[in-house]
Amino acid sequence: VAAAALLAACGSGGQIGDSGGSAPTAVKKMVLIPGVAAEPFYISMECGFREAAKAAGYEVDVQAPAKFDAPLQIPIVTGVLANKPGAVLIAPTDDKALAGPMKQLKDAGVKVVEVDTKLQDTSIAESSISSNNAQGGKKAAETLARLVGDKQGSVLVLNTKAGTSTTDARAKGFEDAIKAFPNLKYLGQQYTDNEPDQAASKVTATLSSDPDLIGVFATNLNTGEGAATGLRNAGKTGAVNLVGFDASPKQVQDLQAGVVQALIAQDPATIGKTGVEQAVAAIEGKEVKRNIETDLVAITKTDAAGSERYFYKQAC
Ligand code: T6T
Repeated sequence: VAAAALLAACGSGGQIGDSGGSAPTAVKKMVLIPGVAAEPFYISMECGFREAAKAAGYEVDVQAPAKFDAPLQIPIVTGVLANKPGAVLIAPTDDKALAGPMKQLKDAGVKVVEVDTKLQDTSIAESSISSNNAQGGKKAAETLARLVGDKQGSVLVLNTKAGTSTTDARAKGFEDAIKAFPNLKYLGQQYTDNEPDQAASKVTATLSSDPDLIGVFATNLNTGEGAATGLRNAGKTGAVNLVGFDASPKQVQDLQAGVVQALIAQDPATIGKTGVEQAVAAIEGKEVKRNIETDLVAITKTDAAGSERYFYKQAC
């Protein structure tokens, strides 16, 4: 309690002195708030975060909501504020709803770094680290078009939740790029609330309403895993080309099994590591880079061997 009170009283930087009168001990703290708990993308990000924070001499805490849901994430942000760490790395689950709580952190002197998703308001975070998601959507469209070749048919985008900066950018990148392929009729996007079951049932419903469905772009891990289930349930694996985003162990397994034809994989561990580097620079008053992009790669079954470094982890 005494340490927490001292920490709360000591202003920015997260450094506190020892109250015992002996030599002062520096406590440097950093918190990661992922978009959702126990999910391979954020687990891999956490691994990069932990390794880099340890190397920089920071104590870490990771607090994630049970679902990718702003009302569940907001109390975590306000709770973290009470302990006043030097920095908070956060993947905001909504590009507007998290602005108020994140501004409270900034106003209290906590350095805020966005990892993966970001707010529309660019005045709060010191730095934002993410994949180029619009380019990822474009890569998905071009990969899907290449897989389909000259065949004619309809294509569907399965998105997560409106207001998620990353997946919205992926859907937009896909929509813009698919126009270059007149043999493919774009059916538009459907939201799934980031629930695999909804993604599965939307795929089977679309197969009934549009039997010429030839391709699906699933904008993230849960929609991709759910879409694969939908195609399995309908007996359409392989007949419909499924391009997913992310590379969870299950998605990679589905790629090897021919249920998924391509994955656009990110580099979440590097997002976590780079987030720490920027946070430390901000705390130390050094130069901070406002926007940083990390790698994206399209992986198909034939080039999966050699791309292992992009496969996400279940544990560090
Ligand atoms: O695709 C990632 C992440 O980039 C996105 O912002 C939310 O979904 C994931 O975490 C995967 O589930």
